[in-house]
Amino acid sequence: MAKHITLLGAPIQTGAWRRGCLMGPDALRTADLAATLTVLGHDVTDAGDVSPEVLSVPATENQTIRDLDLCAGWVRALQAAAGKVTQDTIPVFMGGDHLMAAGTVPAMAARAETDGRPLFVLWLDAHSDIHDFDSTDSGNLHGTPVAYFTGLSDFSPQFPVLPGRVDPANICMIGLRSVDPHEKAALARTEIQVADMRAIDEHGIAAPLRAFLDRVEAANGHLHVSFDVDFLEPDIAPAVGTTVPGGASFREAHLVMEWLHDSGLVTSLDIAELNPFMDERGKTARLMVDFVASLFGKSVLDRPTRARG
Ligand code: Z70
Ligand code: MN
Ligand code: MN
Ligand code: MN
Repeated sequence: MAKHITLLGAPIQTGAWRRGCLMGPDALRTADLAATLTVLGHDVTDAGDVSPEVLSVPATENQTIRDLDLCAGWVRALQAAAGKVTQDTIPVFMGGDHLMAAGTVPAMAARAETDGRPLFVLWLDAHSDIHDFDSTDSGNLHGTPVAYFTGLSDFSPQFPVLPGRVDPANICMIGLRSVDPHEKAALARTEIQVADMRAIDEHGIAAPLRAFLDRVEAANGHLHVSFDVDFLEPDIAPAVGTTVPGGASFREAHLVMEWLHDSGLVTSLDIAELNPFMDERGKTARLMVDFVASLFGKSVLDRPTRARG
């Protein structure tokens, strides 16, 4: 079924330690993301890149935090830009480091609320990104968006008041394999569903995904997918700041994308942490385009879908 897809660039890199994510949107464009989705029959618009607001926010107690003003300016600008996306459009937010989700996800939660529906978030990542201003040891704010958009920690007054909040019970994280002690404790206190790599090895990647998609469908929810490139095994996706071995395979990730397509539930997508400076002849950017194509209907054989109208 043809969709209206809007590509929106979020070239933020100040949330990460290593520079280069600002080239993410252009690498995805160079790898022909728009044309690939058009060939699949969709109506695709590239709305260009968002620019950060110029802000000066109060310092946090934790002095290790990197580039707080610029990070806050990005969060505000991305919330404003994503907040303009209409209900009939599936936005593909092209990052940018994962702090982008502090902008995109609250806006998608607000959009779902306007539609009278809850927002669910599928978080595909090696990391849980559930630090806050106090707990982060690295000072890299790409490790914090989940604590922000759930309201689990207070990010005021540096980050905006949330336009929409995500219930932790509506989040499923798949692929975790690098979780700091504070994050482990925070996850244990929430209803976030977590399938770490051990769970995937024990039960396969399809089991937690099926259970989650069934819940989204039963609740008539919107579904936002936040895909951090480091979800993947670094051998197939080297274009990330920090490689974490033992990630999702080519086949596991394709299956996730195909199931997401067949569910008909996905209403928005982040592509996060693509660092083209670390890539090998564009292979990670091209792989990500292939995954997005699978999410939007590329398949080997036709199968009946569970898509709703
Ligand atoms: C660690 C921190 C992180 C990447 C997220 C890692 C955070 N928990 N790193 N994504 N690539 O620094 O807070
Ligand atoms: Mn992440
Ligand atoms: Mn990560
Ligand atoms: Mn810590």
